Amino acid sequence: MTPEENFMRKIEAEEKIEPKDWMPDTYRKNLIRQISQHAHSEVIGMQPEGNYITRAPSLRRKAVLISKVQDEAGHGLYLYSAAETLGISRSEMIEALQTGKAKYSSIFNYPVLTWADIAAIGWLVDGAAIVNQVSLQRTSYGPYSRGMIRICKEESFHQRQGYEAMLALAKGSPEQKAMAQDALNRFYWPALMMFGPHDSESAHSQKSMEWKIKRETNDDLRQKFIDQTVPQIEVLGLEHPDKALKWNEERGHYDSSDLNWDEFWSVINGNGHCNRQRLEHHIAAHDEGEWVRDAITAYNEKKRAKKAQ
Ligand code: FAQ
Repeated sequence: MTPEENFMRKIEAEEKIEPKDWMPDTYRKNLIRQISQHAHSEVIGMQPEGNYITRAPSLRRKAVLISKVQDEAGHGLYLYSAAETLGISRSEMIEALQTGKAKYSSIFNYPVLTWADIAAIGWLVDGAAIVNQVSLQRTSYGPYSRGMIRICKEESFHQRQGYEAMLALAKGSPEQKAMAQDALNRFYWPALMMFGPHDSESAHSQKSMEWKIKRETNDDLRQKFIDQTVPQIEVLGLEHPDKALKWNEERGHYDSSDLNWDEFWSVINGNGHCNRQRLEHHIAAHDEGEWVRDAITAYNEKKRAKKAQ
């Protein structure tokens, strides 16, 4: 059996591919692309929420938000480590992010205007992320799959705290309810865009599905999220932002409006409201942290020299 045949045999048998196993170069590259972009999303995703830590409306909300932001940093680190097992260094990945070669999720380029947006992010953004990540728990690459299992556990808590914060607003004063509705109206559509372009426009889907890097398509996962969000909006007592939404008995799913794909492509190509701000902030924070990295390197060198004596 050739290495290629053995690789495909494992994929078909649902065996995980591990770092030292032979894999096609294009499988490796595609995984590095997806996992590193996933890691970048987790880290850039800390910014909109991090900005609200000092503005959380109570001590309880503040404590929860601090933990959540810290969790996102942890998710970024698991994912960078998973990508490193494929033979790319952390600094190469960071450089690709900072020079705009690597993308991160479009959702984090939308401005956060009120506390209700933070609730909506927990509910809708983490909710969409989980739908995608639950599916990725079965991805064919071992380190990515194991990372997803752990991340999903934490992400479900994030989603629930967001929904609970949203519920408090939706059942609060008329002003609070209006804030909740406004946040839902603005974050609903970008949350649907997190699943990527339509399958027919998705450059990587065919190969990624064949290699079981992705287990469900962009449109199928988006549909799952659309369907599960309808009863959640009803419980909140808010209006659904999609006026064309309609249950389709035959399909067993909701039919919905198409997304604004010009907006999607524009945002992922760097022209969203916050793209520049997010990257500038990342670069500044990375530069400020240089002395910490230098100190660790110097300390490790000292330790190595001592051992060699
Ligand atoms: N934003 O051929 P496809 C989170 C790009 S986690 C930006 O369909 P693919 C947790 C795509 O990269 C959120 N770019 O690509 C959290 C490709 O560009 P490239 C992140 C997008 O990979 C919550 C091109 O378009 N989750 O948020 C987007 O097969 C709260 C063509 O697209 C993941 O990354 C987009 N929405 O499918 C953190 C999950 N959609 O690389 C903090 C893992 C597409 O050729 C606070 N990733 N593009 O330059 C995936 O499942 C997949 O990569 C997809 C895209 C589904 C995102």
